Amino acid sequence: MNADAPPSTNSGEGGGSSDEEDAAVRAVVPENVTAWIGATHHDDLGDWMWDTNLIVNYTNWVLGQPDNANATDDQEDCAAYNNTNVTAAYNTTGWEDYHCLDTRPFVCMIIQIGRAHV
Ligand SMILES: [Ca+2]
Repeated sequence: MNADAPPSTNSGEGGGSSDEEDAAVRAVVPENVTAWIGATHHDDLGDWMWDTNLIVNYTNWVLGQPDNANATDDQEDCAAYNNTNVTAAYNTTGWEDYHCLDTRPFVCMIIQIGRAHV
């Protein structure tokens, strides 16, 4: 684990790799909570990777994300699931990039004999 990495998930794919898995993640992240999902941005690779070093192929970014909002220090390199609905018109439920040193709960996926459980 590098200094930029958030607390690790078990499988490294806490955010899910399909609509079905992503819905399962949403189901375990309490309302108004944002939780790490185990994906980090790698500038050298120009891509998002799971903790297992697999490239993130499925995404559920909130509109406008990832935005690396702290671009001055280039630190929004960790993905989290934001289960917050600010207004009906601006649904923020989904993935956002945040500063990797933020303290947040995290989603952990457990693989059980060929089946994935969040
Ligand atoms: Ca962001």
